[in-house]
Amino acid sequence: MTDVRIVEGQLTAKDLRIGIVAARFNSFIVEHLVQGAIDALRRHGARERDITLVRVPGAWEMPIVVQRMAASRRFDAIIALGAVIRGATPHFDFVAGECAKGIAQASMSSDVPVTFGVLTTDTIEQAVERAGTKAGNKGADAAVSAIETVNLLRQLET
Ligand code: INI
Repeated sequence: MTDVRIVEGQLTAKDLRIGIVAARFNSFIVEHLVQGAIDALRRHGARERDITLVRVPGAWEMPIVVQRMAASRRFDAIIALGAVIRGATPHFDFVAGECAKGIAQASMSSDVPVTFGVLTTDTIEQAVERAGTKAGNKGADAAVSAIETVNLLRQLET
């Protein structure tokens, strides 16, 4: 193992320009993801003025907005935050599926890392658990993943 060249991203957000896209739908959950993400970015060295928060109506609208932001080249990474809850959503599979697929496409076609902090749960209780209670805060996790991935991609260029 000692001769293996290990490439990994550091967890420093200093000078990173980060976009956050947050759904208004299920805002009582999503706001906790937003706060978790901003808190994690700040604790890893990001400046508040380098963080841009963009609000969209719901998970369905995320891909087009993420794509536009990525194409602007103004962001080193984008964090997508939302909550799609099956119990309350007959069309759960369409909304969650298209959101995930569209965000992945936007990331791949723009070459800008976009992390997925969109909760897809069966119940409101499961969403609450992932928004800052017993299962942590998936907004914070998505923020840390964004930081790591930007720095990893930079490492791969060297
Ligand atoms: N949007 C969400 O982000 N989460 C949901 O659970 C949800 N439900 O339940 O339908 C939801 N719907 C709205 C959708 O994302 C669009 O905003 C709407 O259909 C208008 O295009």
